Amino acid sequence: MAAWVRVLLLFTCLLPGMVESDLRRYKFNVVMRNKSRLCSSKPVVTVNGRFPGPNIYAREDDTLLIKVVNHVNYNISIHWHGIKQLGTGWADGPAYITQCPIQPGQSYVYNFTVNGQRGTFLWHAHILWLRATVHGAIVVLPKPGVPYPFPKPHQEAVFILGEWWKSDVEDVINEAMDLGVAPNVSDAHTINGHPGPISSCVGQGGFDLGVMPGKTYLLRVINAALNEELFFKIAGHKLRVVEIDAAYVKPFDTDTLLIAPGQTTNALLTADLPIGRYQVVASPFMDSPIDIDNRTATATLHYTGTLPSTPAVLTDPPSRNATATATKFAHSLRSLNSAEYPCRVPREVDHHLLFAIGLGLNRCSTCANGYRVVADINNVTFAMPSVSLLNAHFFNIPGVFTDDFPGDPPTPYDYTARRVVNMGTTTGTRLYRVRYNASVQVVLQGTGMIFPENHPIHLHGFNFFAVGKGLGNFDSEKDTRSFNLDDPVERNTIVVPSGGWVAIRFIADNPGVWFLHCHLEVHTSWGLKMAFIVENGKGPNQSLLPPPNDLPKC
Ligand SMILES: *[C@@H]1O[C@H](CO)[C@@H](O)[C@H](O)[C@H]1NC(C)=O
Ligand SMILES: *[C@@H]1O[C@H](CO)[C@@H](O)[C@H](O)[C@H]1NC(C)=O
Ligand SMILES: *[C@@H]1O[C@H](CO)[C@@H](O)[C@H](O)[C@H]1NC(C)=O
Ligand SMILES: *[C@@H]1O[C@H](CO)[C@@H](O)[C@H](O)[C@H]1NC(C)=O
Ligand SMILES: *[C@@H]1O[C@H](CO)[C@@H](O)[C@H](O)[C@H]1NC(C)=O
Ligand SMILES: *[C@@H]1O[C@H](CO)[C@@H](O)[C@H](O)[C@H]1NC(C)=O
Ligand SMILES: *[C@@H]1O[C@H](CO)[C@@H](O)[C@H](O)[C@H]1NC(C)=O
Ligand SMILES: *[C@@H]1O[C@H](CO)[C@@H](O)[C@H](O)[C@H]1NC(C)=O
Ligand SMILES: *[C@@H]1O[C@H](CO)[C@@H](O)[C@H](O)[C@H]1NC(C)=O
Ligand SMILES: [Cu+2]
Repeated sequence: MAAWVRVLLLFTCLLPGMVESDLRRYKFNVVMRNKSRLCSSKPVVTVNGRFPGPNIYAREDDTLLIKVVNHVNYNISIHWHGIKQLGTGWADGPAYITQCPIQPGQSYVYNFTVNGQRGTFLWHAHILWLRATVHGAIVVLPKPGVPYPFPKPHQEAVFILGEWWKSDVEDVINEAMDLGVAPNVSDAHTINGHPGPISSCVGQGGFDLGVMPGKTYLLRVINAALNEELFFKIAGHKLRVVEIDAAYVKPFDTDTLLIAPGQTTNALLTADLPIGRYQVVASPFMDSPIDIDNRTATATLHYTGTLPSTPAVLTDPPSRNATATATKFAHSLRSLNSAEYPCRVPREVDHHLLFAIGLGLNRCSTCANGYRVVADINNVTFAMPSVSLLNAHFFNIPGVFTDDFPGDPPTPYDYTARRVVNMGTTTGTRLYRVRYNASVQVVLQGTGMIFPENHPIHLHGFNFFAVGKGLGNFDSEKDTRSFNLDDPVERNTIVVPSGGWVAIRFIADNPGVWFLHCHLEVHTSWGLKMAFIVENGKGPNQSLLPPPNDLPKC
């Protein structure tokens, strides 16, 4: 019998180590650890020796001081995904965008305040492919005395979904980049670090959550996988979605969640079925003809009073190409838009941008096929600089970037038609500049280069409203008329559907340099990324603060 992993439940009123203070300190020691998950014990990079890493707990408006000490032979940087970092761009984390990496033997204190945000976030490494094992949850509770806008759950639990490679992930991506081809897919998916019992690895347990009959639990589900959108299901149970990406939504019931890498989903689960054991599954969604890791990770939910010998009630995960299930979930999301949590969608737009996002192929004599697979936005494959863009912006260092990122594709074409000729791209470190408080609309238009594919696009520094989406090519006349400006979902990572588009709007009220990129790590490696420069405003608190003294140097 598998060695079931016991779990600590969180009590909303009494979080472990959580005292009522508005300053919270954490120490992250980045260390190598042998973590056998599939009966192969390659050392992996971890925080504090744990996989997933430690969870961070805070309350809205708290200040966090997280000291990261690098004890490994890789450069490291950590991103606090979804935290806006108002005025503190130096603490955002993406390497060579807002900071130089923390080099071996060095440390850096991330110092930021969670202004006006509460909900489930994640932290993860933002350099190389290290986020495969360097990630964890950030749980930000409402301010003391402020209730959730839904019935108070009995307890809360974090579910972190991930991917596991038997090989060293850096070997996997380096090999792919050398050959110019797609990297090897993972060998398993994981739920809180465990794939569940697998036949090839005796003694491998799975994550198990105990619940009390009749009680309601708040599940904070995070997709920390590198490259795969994941369905999440619990046998027989309905999940009531109440929040995504740390923004409250109009509650709705579903039996399946769909979460892209970088996204979080909070759902209420009521233990209202007969006492027993129920299977929990996480399985990939991919509706393009692409090689993926199609293995299902499993965990269990057991009701108090279940006999040890009781077999789990099983459930079938959706098929990898269950587009209808995925679309239904995306269509169900609406901002809560209540008096306490109003939805303030920008009505006017200063910058109308159309970003064609997808893959490309560039000639490469040393590559396996004579071509290198790349990715681009508006035909720009982003070249990472060797010093941080925020530094270059703040100190006016010339020659690091240009601010001429194209606001439209250089030559319009039938974006979503499958395109198999003339797929070359240009390369550059080009940024798009906006003034403080500008209203920006970006239509993210998927392309059919090679073939259409989903892209979960993440914007740093802001939440945005997803005011419209559709299949095919965006039609500015017709599609703008059907935008939802009343209660569109607010989030920080949005999936552009395969062969379609999504329109997002945000107010550029956070000065700094803010990364926008695909959260499929393979696409980011290939260049599907760019950054916005947001200039300082004239008023108080409308300027980027100077860098902290311990900011790493390149
Ligand atoms: C991991 O395990 C291998 C073999 O068991 C051992 O040689 C190595 O020192 C271990 N590494 C770490 C970081 O614990
Ligand atoms: C954190 O940043 C604030 C300014 O935003 C500063 O006053 C404070 O001293 C910093 N704390 C540490 C430990 O660096
Ligand atoms: C990738 O997969 C191929 C084929 O299975 C294998 O030969 C190669 O060693 C793998 N690469 C890494 C880095 O694991
Ligand atoms: C999963 O992928 C493997 C390898 O590509 C394939 O052989 C297998 O049939 C797939 N399984 C399912 C259920 O799609
Ligand atoms: C999904 O894939 C299966 C084969 O794995 C195929 O039989 C089925 O038609 C596909 N469904 C859709 C909607 O494409
Ligand atoms: C992208 O740029 C390359 C190189 O200049 C060019 O060959 C290609 O036609 C461009 N593609 C598109 C879609 O604009
Ligand atoms: C931002 O712009 C809006 C709309 O133009 C304006 O109402 C608001 O006062 C501006 N805010 C700041 C801080 O400049
Ligand atoms: C500026 O920020 C400080 C500290 O965060 C705050 O106390 C002050 O009220 C802010 N001022 C304005 C005008 O928002
Ligand atoms: C770590 O980062 C520094 C600064 O960018 C760079 O010079 C160095 O080559 C990097 N080290 C590794 C091992 O990548
Ligand atoms: Cu992508």
